[in-house]
Amino acid sequence: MKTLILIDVQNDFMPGGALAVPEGDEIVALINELQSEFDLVIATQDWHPAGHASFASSHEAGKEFAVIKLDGLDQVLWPDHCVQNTEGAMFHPDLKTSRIEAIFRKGTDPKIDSYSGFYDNAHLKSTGLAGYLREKGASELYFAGLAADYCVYFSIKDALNEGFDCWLIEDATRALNQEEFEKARIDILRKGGKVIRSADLEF
Ligand code: VGL
Ligand code: ZN
Repeated sequence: MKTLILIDVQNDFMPGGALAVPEGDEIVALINELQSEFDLVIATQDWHPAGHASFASSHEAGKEFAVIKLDGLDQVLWPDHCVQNTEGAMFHPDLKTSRIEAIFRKGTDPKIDSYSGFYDNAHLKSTGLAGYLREKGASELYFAGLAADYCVYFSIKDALNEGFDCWLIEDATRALNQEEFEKARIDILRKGGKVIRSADLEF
């Protein structure tokens, strides 16, 4: 069953948002068009409590985009973003949501970041997404959304580990950092994922 997974299509990742991904808004119309091609559409939402440990503002003298060690893991210190129930955490207003059957929220634990829609960054806690997809019979996962070099990449890595067949729809994502994305792209391919363009989708 072909499943479209929409990662973090939220206001704070759009131009003008708290953690803006360049051209992030340019994927919304395409994502809307693509949805009708899939048997199942689900979405993730970055959903942090105020004062989340990934926020620079939560650390004394913490500089935005600096990398620190947090419980032994590398942690980028982000601007405050996707705080639960704020406008920045809402989906882009143009995103079609009528076909989204389930929304998996992540980053809710105040102490640990969670890029992937499947697990937190230390792989301590699952969101239940893998089990949900298995119960639904979803074996072929197509990924779109933001940001290509963080939450999309980490979600695909976990999905591949869980044994799902994965495709990244390259023109339906944008990266925070293009060089980071180039590395992520190579890693996805090396791990057996596929990278395609929406025009090459054959259903
Ligand atoms: C994301 C950084 C921090 C993402 C979320 O959605 O890619 N990136 N939180
Ligand atoms: Zn976040």
